[in-house]
Amino acid sequence: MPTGWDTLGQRFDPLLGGITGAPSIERRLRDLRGAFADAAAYEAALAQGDPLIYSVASVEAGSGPGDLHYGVGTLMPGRIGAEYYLTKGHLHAWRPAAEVYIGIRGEGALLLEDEQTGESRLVPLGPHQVVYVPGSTAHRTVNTGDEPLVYLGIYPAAAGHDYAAIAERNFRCVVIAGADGPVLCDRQSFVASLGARP
Ligand code: S6P
Ligand code: ZN
Repeated sequence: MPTGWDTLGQRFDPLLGGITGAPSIERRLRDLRGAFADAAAYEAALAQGDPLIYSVASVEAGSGPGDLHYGVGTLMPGRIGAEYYLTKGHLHAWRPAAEVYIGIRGEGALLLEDEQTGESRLVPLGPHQVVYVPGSTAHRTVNTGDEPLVYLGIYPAAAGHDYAAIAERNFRCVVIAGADGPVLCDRQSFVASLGARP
């Protein structure tokens, strides 16, 4: 009998996220130190409290070479300075592992960055949208709307998570709220513009 035979069908909540009976991790604001570009805005927000930023419920039914894992993420709406609430972001420890994201509720996007070239893309993620994350591509989810962003991610069981590279150098780009919606900006230029603010 294959592993995971008792978890072939799972029920998830399309409004609040979560998968019935599946373990879930939570990331609060304090867990995201260093992720946001505006350090002063981050410290000011943390002084006000430590809100839940996102949670991920995961099903890891099998761990053989052909197996898949999946998770339902719920990313809350909000901003730190001009930057939207975001996930830590990672590369897969096994670099060739790709992933498919399916938007379920809310309005958001995936920030993708090619590990070799640094080329970055912002790809919309919401209901009726599917995003393919190629291997060797750092990925971070952002909530650009005003309700929770709920999404499903499906990836090889062997993918693993490498957070170290992102923790060390972060993404090259930031996603900020512009007058007409989300804007992808170069991180260094954005941080420089903060230094110049009155
Ligand atoms: C796993 C997949 C997602 C993320 C989730 C949280 O490969 O990409 O389930 O784990 O979006 O993001 P992060 O960067 O904290 O793992
Ligand atoms: Zn991933």
